[in-house]
Amino acid sequence: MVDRGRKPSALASTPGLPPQPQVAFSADNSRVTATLPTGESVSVLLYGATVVSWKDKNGDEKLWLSEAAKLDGSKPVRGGIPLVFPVFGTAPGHAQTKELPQHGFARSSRWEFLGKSTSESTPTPTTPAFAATATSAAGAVAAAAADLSVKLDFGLSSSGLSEDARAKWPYAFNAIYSVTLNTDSLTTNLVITNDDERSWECQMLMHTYLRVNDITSVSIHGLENASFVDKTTSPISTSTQITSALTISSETDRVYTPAGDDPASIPITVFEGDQPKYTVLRDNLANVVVWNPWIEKAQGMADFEPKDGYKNMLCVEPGAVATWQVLEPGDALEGAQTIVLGGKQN
Ligand code: TA6
Repeated sequence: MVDRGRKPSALASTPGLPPQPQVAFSADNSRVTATLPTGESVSVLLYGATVVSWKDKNGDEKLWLSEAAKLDGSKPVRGGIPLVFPVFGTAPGHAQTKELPQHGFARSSRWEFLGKSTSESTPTPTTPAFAATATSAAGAVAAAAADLSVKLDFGLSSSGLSEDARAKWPYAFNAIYSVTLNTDSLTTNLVITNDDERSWECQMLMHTYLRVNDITSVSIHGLENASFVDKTTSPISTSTQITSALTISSETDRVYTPAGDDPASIPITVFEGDQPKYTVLRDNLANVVVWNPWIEKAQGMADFEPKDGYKNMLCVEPGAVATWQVLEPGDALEGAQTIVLGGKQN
């Protein structure tokens, strides 16, 4: 190709427009990563629309991902935020979902990337808020970025399911999953619609593996006086959380319904020592599953590595799983979580 003289230089970014979020696909098109100008990032596999990484502006990872996690689509990801739909666990007595694998097909289906959008409320260089803060270039980026966020949308419908899944769950549905990265939080939002002429029922849950430094210094607040189903007992039992915070010192696998008239409105805060590390806010997800496999169960999972990784992870899983959500034809079910870094409770 003839190398023309005086080739036009790359288009300069629009003068005055603050740096914008970047969204990029991996070379093999298996994952999409969004990065904010201030350095925060989130990565999502199209397989299961599984968030596999969420980093703060310093590059510190907030999610736990097993070193043996399969990221090639051969099995659900061990870590990050797998999606659970249309069934939580297995439901051998539930006619519509009894044939499905544990936690349903959402986390093991290939989702379609629908696109990205960034926040509109970015303070422009002319707004007083920007001017007041932008006393330096760094201040300008921080001021502009303070409102910046990026949302990634993913879709799955009946036609996107494997033949096996469709044979086992033949209902028409559509799912839109949005992952929104802000400077101090990550929101995941799932909307399920019944596109069938028949009504069906489902459960949904966001199986979040939070990263912690030392599980023995962790306490979970917001579950006081909550009823819970303890799946580690045989037979499974129902109890009430004593008034103090929950600490983890053995295998823990509990389905909580926080106390009060609106269980979904209770913030769940994870402390390490006396410092709040994460606050999980929920929208329309009345239940919170708390899971740590501890030593023996971690040993028994081939894709759980390192084996002492149970010390550095805690699953806090917002969901609608204690009952079945009935969707009539045309109905929609929406649930969301926002994980805020620290103790900030929006
Ligand atoms: O959410 C807790 C739980 O239901 C546990 O009982 C445990 O089975 C965990 O999910 C992991 O399930 P998975 O199918 O990913 O191995």
